[in-house]
Amino acid sequence: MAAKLLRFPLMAAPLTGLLGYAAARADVAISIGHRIIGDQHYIQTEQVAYHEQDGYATEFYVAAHAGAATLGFRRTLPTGERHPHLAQFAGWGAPLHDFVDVEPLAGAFSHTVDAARFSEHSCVMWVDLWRFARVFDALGQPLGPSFIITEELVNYPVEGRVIMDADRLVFTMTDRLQEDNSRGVFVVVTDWSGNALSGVIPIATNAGDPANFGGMSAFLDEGEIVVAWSEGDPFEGQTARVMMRRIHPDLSLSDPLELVPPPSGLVSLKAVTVTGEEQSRQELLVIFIDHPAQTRFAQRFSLSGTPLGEPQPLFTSEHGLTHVAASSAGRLIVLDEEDNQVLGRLYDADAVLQGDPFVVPLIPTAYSAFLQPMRPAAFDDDTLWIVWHEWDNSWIRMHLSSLRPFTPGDMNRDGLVNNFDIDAFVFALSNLPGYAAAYNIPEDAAAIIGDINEDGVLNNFDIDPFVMLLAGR
Ligand SMILES: [Ca+2]
Ligand SMILES: [Ca+2]
Repeated sequence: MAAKLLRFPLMAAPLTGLLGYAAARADVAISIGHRIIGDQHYIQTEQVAYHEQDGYATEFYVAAHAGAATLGFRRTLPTGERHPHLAQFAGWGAPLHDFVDVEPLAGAFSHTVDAARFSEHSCVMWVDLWRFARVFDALGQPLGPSFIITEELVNYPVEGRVIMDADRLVFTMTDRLQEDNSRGVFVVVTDWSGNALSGVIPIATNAGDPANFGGMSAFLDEGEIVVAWSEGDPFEGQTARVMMRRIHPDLSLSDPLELVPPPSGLVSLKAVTVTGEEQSRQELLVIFIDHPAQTRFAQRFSLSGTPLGEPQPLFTSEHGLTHVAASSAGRLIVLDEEDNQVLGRLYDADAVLQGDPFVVPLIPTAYSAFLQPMRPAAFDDDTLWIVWHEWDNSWIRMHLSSLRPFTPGDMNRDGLVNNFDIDAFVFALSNLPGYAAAYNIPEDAAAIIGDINEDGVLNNFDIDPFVMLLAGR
């Protein structure tokens, strides 16, 4: 794996107004490297997304959509107050603006709960006494004031999820009492300004014993929403299982369905995603842990809750901090901390491990690398974003990595390697800066795509391998 450090060049702006901000942040150093996992090539970008010598940040959430990424996090201000903050990044990692204080009037110890992204907008969710949210544009300007999601849930919440589409925000919240007993999983739907489109929708309430955890939601086609959650506390010895319900467009609810019956009696949900683009072909991909064996499984279900195949074991680890994200095509990333490093495992849509587990940082870190027990990974189609951090007692560096698959020799960037790549290859070979500008990618990324013989540079020695690639030899 080769990695170079570069000063990010000014790029043709995919988003209005990017140039000015890119110029303002042109000092941001972005590393770009070539990584091969299994038989797939990736271009990895990496940068320090947040660093303060005397400050601190925690509670990281990453979301991605339409070629850009959003980070929501909690930053400690020089005054000692802790506020939700927002940062946004263009496709190759260029910051779209400096990080912004989501709510300067937030309470001193507000918690950041989640972040979502749709098109060029981001939403950050946090909790003070109430649960709040605010929506921002691509340059970090708020669309309006922050708003209270609901005044009906007043207990101290530590879990929540926000997703957004073209006109809705869907907040999924696990409501807790002070004694840490869950009262249930609830959903509130608002528009982007916070105007209620629903009341508090009770997804799972605790009439009997089980506590409910980890409410997650995703959009289905045709205006529907699916919510999944774990029921029962495996750490309290309760029978625990993974459940789901659908919220129909008229906000009525389907009956609760048991997705994952407990093999050992103890199951907790790690992730749920919707795959397939048309409703008739959509499926749920559920990732869960079987306790106490600590085996991670992936299993598919129809939208009516029917298992589509057996649970596929991913791996078993004693490490408690496992994070999972799944792409809309069903690819999986599983992140763990092992031996003071952040380790990634990539799986294909059949839950088959791709290559070996890999150390996520592109550049070796001076200090140990960590994840946070939040949401450190997100897919945007095939591009994967990961947030992780290095930490010393007095400072923290938050890193943002992206992994973007590519096909060597696909010089015109249409996903295929054929004769239509010849002109672009010659262009890149003879004028790399011109090529990079024309295709709106960093020069180092362009050089990686054209480095057919994989010796770390794009030059005349790549011509014969390129010709052989086209000839299919
Ligand atoms: Ca091509
Ligand atoms: Ca080469």
